[in-house]
Amino acid sequence: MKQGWRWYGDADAITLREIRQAGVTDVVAALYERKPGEVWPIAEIKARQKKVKDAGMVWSVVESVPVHEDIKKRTGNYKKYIANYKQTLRNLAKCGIKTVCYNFMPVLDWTRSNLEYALPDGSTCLEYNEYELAGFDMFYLKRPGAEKEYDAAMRAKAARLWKKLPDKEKKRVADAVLCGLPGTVDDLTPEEFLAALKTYEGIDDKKLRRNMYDFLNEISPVLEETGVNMCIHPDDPPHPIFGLPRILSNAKDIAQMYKECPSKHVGLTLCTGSLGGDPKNNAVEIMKKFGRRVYFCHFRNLEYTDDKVFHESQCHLVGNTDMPRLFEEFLKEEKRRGEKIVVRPDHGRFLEIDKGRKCYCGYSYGGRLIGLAELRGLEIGLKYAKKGL
Ligand code: DNO
Repeated sequence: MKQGWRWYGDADAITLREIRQAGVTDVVAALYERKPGEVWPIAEIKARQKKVKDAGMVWSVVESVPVHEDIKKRTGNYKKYIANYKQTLRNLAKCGIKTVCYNFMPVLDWTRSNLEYALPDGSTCLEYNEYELAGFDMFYLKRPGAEKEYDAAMRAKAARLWKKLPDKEKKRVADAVLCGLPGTVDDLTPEEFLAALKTYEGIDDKKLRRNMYDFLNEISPVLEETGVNMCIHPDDPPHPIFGLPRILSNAKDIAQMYKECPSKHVGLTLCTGSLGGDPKNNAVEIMKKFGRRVYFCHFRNLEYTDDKVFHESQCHLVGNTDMPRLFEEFLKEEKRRGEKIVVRPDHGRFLEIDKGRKCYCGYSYGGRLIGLAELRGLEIGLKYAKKGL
């Protein structure tokens, strides 16, 4: 693997020097100042690239070039935004950056209910509790029609839980959903969120899929011309939320995207944590089956405390993804391709070592440092044990 690390630019509490000292060769970054739909100017790409280069690494993966909501809905200025997206891809390619991660989740990017779930050792990590989400949806946001989307058991449990949840905790869930996480483009008020959801009325699963495939097929000639690989990030969590469709959640969705979008440059970010949010997903099988078009990986693990509640693992190698088996498949694919793939240790616990620093949620130094070291150890161990890899 090529050791990757997500860097949020100058606003990031973690410095490039620290990243380099973690053993990283490949930085994963974006032009965060640019809003969805804007063209990324070559001069700005080059300036960021130079910073990374001066620190002894290479900016090789973009995460993300965000897809404007108009493109997802095919409304408003979507044609202009697609043209701009193509231009950004051309500009990135001119600078030699050819791996682009993005997602096609409507309104929200990834979603969690608790950004500071306490583990027994006093460290914290991110948690997703579907009951809290449903409680927030039905009783705080009061989204019209929300009850219809939950089954009786979920409704009852969410109602019980919400009733006894202290106001402070209710706010914690609301903040986590509306403004908690890096990657999310704008912080939203409940009213703004409801209004954004409303703009998706009439866009069902089928329509959103069509819009995504059309977008990808429209940019495919640019991918062919420049060699840029587009790597979609799986939905996180991998199922519809707040009445919004989610269309890249499992093996079936990946198969359909590959079929509808024949360019080999339309590929996947293999994110084990996102896929792991559905216990039925099997990341090893997904790598085996779809690995030829995997161009970037996020590796981490989850632990479940209930079938609808999970948090991030203590160890990147242990949890509901069989990381050693997955890594074996990953190494086979690298060997087949004759090329290394960038992996970033995705998220990490917040440890004592980072106390006092304003790290982005999930993107602490210590937690990811351990994650990367674990992955490195796994790679060396597997290569040692299986000489062929
Ligand atoms: C979360 C991230 C996501 C990801 C985007 C890609 O930690 O993996 O925010 O960057 O979904 O567009």
